[in-house]
Amino acid sequence: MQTATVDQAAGSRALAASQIGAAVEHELRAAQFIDIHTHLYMPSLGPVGLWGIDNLVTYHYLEAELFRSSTIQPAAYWQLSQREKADAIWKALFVENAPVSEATRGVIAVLQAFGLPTESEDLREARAFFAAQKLPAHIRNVFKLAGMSEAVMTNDPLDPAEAPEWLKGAEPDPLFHPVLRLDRILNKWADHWQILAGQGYQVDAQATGKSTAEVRRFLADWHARMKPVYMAVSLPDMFQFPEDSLRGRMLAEAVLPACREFGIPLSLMIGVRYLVNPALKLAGDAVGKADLRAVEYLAREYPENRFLISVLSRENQHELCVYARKFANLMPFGCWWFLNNPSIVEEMTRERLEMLGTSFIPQHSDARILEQVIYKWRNTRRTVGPILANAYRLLAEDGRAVTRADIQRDVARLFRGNFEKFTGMKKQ
Ligand code: HDL
Ligand code: ZN
Repeated sequence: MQTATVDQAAGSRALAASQIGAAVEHELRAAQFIDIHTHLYMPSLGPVGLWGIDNLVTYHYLEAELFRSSTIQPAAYWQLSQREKADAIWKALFVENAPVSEATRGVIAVLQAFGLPTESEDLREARAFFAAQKLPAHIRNVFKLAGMSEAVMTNDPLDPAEAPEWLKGAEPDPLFHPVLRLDRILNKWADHWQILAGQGYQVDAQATGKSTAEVRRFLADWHARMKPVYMAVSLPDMFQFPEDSLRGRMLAEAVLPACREFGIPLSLMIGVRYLVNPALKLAGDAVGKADLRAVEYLAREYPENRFLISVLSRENQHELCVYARKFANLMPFGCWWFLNNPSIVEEMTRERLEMLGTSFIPQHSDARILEQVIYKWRNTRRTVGPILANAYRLLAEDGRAVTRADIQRDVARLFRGNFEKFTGMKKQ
């Protein structure tokens, strides 16, 4: 028999309840995921991309944990070199204490993946290993270890380090998809409108007159340059829409029409309380429960727009599932930031499966450092596998045979197809 025929026969055979767990594990491991939100960068954008052990160990999640397990104060920490910071974190969180938090254990998983020692007193051997890596080959190896085919980036047209690389004409990269990030326009207009004015866009501090039309022209110019798969913004827990505010007008008059014109979704990541502890810098943000009636209004009043939605508060998750049942132009995605812990990923994924079937996007890595995708996707497969298997076992118990082909199709939809169709990367 042809291999394909054997596969088809095997794929279409009903699985015994005892086979379902292993089948789900296999299909999750075999599938190549799209990582739909990261802070990774294609190498053609120059040195903005972070990778290697010192960046891994000084991840802002670990900096927050350092100050709870060391006497060092933030002001003194920020004076250190990056190596000294990494040494301080390694000593406090990995040597003097067991690295049992999600973020610390993740570094251990990365070291293990490269066959590096995980119990050293220092980072000498790891530093030598990463220093010997050549980035393009290292990226391909890391993506292979993570079981992902592509990473979706976060690209900021007003970032002084990144924007010049785009203006020079950064070469597109099939492993990376651009995203047009809007935080500096929508949340920090006062600090950035003069940059647009300096580039010839007729905007002013209060965004009066032609300002929103000119922002729309700015978005069109960067859409042509970046070819983003979606536009994105992070929003505070107090976000309201509609709102008679500069952000409200920018969204209604520039961003939403631009997304419709270009046929791409808008990603709203809602629920951040920015810099509750400014001394911690990037690690200083916290979480707040949002009023999701803003999402309800957007989905209902802008039916031609599509919205990728991730909310930061655990308390908002169930109502987001309910809204997703009401509006097919909402796509819940990921277990974002403080939610990306197995105890909460399990709860969120179960309620999403129970209420949305396979019509949502379970996870993104939010990786800031390249090698983090190795542990973030290992943890997702480890947590989501048993949940999917349980759903199939219940289905079999209630009278519908489950096949390997079912599982393969559903895993592909959850971790690739929903995103490809929602963004138009793949036609419906
Ligand atoms: O705004 C965002 O995209 C967030 O993901 C922030 O980057 C946050 O600091 C983060 O890294 N979360 O994982
Ligand atoms: Zn992010």
